[in-house]
Amino acid sequence: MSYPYFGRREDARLLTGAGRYTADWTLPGQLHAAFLRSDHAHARILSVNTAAAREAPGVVAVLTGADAAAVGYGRGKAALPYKGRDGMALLTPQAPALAQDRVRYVGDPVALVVAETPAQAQDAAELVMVEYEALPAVSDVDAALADGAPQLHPDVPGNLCFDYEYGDAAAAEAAFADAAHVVQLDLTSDRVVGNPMEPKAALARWDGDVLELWTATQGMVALRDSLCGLTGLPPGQVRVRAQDVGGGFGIRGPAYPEHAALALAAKRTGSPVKWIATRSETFLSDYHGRGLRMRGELALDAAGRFLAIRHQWVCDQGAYPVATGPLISTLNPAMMCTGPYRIPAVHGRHRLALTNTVPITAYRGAGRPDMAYAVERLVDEAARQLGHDRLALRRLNLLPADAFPYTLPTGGPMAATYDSGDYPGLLDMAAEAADWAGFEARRAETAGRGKLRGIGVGVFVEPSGGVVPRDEVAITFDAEGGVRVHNVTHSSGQGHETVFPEIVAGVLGLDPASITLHQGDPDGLPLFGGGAFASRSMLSHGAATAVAAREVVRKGLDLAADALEAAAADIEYQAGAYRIVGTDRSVTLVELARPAEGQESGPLDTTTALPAGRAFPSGAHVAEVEVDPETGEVALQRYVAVDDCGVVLNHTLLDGQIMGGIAQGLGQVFGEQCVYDEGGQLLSGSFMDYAMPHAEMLRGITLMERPVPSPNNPLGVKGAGEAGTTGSLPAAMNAVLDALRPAGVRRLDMPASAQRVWAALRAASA
Ligand code: SMO
Repeated sequence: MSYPYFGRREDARLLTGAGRYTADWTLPGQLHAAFLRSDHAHARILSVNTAAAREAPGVVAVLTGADAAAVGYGRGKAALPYKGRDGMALLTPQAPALAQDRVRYVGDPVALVVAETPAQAQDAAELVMVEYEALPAVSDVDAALADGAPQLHPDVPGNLCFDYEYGDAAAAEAAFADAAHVVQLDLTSDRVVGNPMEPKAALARWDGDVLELWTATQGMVALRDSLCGLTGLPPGQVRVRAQDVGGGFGIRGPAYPEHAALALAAKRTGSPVKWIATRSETFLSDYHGRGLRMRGELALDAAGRFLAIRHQWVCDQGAYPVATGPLISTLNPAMMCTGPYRIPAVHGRHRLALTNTVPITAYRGAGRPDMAYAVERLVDEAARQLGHDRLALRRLNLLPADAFPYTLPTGGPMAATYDSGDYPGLLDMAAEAADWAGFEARRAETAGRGKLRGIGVGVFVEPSGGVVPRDEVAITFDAEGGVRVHNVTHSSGQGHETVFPEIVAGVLGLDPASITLHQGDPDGLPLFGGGAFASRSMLSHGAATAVAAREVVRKGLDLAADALEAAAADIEYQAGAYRIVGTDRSVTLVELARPAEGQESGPLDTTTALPAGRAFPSGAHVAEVEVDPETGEVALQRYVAVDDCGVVLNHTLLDGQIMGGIAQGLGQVFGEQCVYDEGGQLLSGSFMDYAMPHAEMLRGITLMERPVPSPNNPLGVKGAGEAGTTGSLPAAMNAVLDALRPAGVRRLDMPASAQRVWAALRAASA
């Protein structure tokens, strides 16, 4: 049996409409839910009158904050395994899963209506009468931290929920004092909406005292444990079910208050309850990403060597610190705070502020694109101010290929150690492939047409992996000769069905077609592990899978020796069979592994756990853009991404990951921006006001690999899920600024939309 196509194994199913997403699950007797959401950014709830809604046609139940509070279903607690400045612990204010006394952002769920049809639930939700007393709201992070700002939570003084510090302030100060040159930049990485194709959706039912939840997930154990945090249920009483997931990007990792409310509704009604968010609800209730104000400073000596770097960030957390929001605002960027450079001194301080907006969590890159952006904008700015060639300044400061393992000067037990890489090699390859040397000629040609042209580079290294202590996988054999690989990381489009069987096939010497992936099966083996985030599936679950497969071969040798009546030392394993060396006497693995008649499991079934891996993917991305000064429109002309994601398991899947990451990065660079007005109303609440990247934006992209294996895991992989996003923010914005600088533009924040670029050009020429 072999594949009739060269793409991904899941594509035939997904492209012919045979995928099964949350909305596709239907249970007998299921009811439908609709949420009433706050239209105030900040208000006291004086009363909630559900009488009219309860009388509406088809309505079965109406739940409010009082119901959620009565059973203790809440928002869940974000947690951090470390303290902040002066020993500060993360402050995690709590509230019921449905708002009770106060609403704190537009979109905050206030009531849940359950009815026989979705339309009836929606109609009745509009009959729930909420009396609000509006409170002053704050939607801007700097305003939230200012004296006299409206206070969101009584137990979070000054709206500062965490104050994080890393590095050595005194050492950095001394280096800055001695420096020949200092550059400083104030930058933003504005709030964006994850917008997976599949909106948030769930179907909840109770099987006795066990909650079953069908929903989009990046890993069922991760989501289950998160939901336990919201509901207080023990893990044994929650089963998360999913097959296909239409995009994750970080925001499908955690459980949401809606999940808890639906669980309560299913309990109250005794029926399965289903809910599918509208796209508007995606904007108003999926946790958002980014939301950063960043001040960066770089100190250089007279020759251009980097002496020290400082970062001061203010990180918006929205109305509640949730899920991995606090982690990705602190440790993730700190683990790459010197970029790919040798910088002896570093100091950073990140203040996490609460605002009357949707909470923030991990979104593709999760703090990494922002730090790469901060470092690489600083390096370009230094080159411009000091008159250095941008590539030469980088080559002078990049860590050399023999620098590894390299521990960052951040100090403490959390200091990152870069595993391996060749950053100068990445830069050289990208510059060559992008014909950096020929750029000035292209710029001149463009100028002849009245346009502006710019080229930019982003060299980056980022942390991947980690998150949970260990990841467990299993390989089992069925009576028909099929091989199954089991794990709890969940594909949201990455191609796990293709690559996990390939890993097993590679070790066992079998046709991948005989191997199938069973991901996140709550009825199957009780496996532990993290999900598909932090670019971690291959370096954690993938590596564990390879180890498990090797273990299968090793265990099979004893069975083969018995079956062949030979010494194990005389037997070799090749292409799925054990053979006595030099003879034609052999037995296949599948024969040995088959469960005996009447047995559930086979003698070679194997479960293996590995400590969660950590690695440091790196890359050099070059972007070239053309700007029309008449309209401000920016068009990507070429884009070269050279990536070191470690050993490449499947080139098609790697390309898909990098390309998708670049698309999301360029989306933020050129258009995506989540805008709140001062009072906390979301102005960009639909695709009419929120510019998603489109195919036209992605022309001329070249993807190249330059792998250096990671010594940190048995496969040598580093992770690829976020590299495209991390590289594209600095590369593309440096290109835009390179195009605009000759016209006098010094400062420009993402998104480099036509309107902003046009305004910046106007302001510069005024
Ligand atoms: S943004 Mo990711 O799922 O670490």
